Amino acid sequence: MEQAKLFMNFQNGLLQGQAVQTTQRVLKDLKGCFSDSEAFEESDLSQIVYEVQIHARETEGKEGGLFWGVSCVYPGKVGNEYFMTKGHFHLQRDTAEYYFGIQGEGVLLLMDESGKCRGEKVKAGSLHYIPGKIAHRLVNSGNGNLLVGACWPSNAGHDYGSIAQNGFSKRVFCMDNSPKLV
Ligand code: S6P
Ligand code: ZN
Repeated sequence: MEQAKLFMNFQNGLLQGQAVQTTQRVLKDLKGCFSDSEAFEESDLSQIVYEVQIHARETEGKEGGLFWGVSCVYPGKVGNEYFMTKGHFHLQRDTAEYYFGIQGEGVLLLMDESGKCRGEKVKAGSLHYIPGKIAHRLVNSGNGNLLVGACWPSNAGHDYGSIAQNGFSKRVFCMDNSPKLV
């Protein structure tokens, strides 16, 4: 019998094994995402906002395969707005995705193509089904790291352009020390 070749530590979200790739997004990569552009320009644009580990066993675009990933959004704010991911629709619009909370506290913003947006609270053990045609963005509304696992079809792809153009119609701000969806 062979040993397992891929491991996920469900305490700290670390993926280990072949074909695990890690990408980082720094604040500069999120230009235009935050509402307070003055606070943005005054921030350290080289700081890491989030990291994504992906078990990329398939080539992006391949039909019938899956990707598995873990995103870690660090705690922080630009003005009163919490750190978040860029967010995207899938390029193949009608492909779905699962997210699950591993650690920390956050909000999953979900927006349809008409711009109707809602937020689901994310915490350790929460499971989120994101149907096709729904844009998704993670917001870290806690004081520690927000770790979220995900599984999605390898032909889904990412459409960041629509979000760069129109954004999400709701944002999560820190008001009186707690997260508010505005
Ligand atoms: C991929 C999945 C996640 C995100 C990650 C980073 O479909 O939704 O792995 O890629 O959370 O977010 P973004 O918006 O920068 O790709
Ligand atoms: Zn996705």
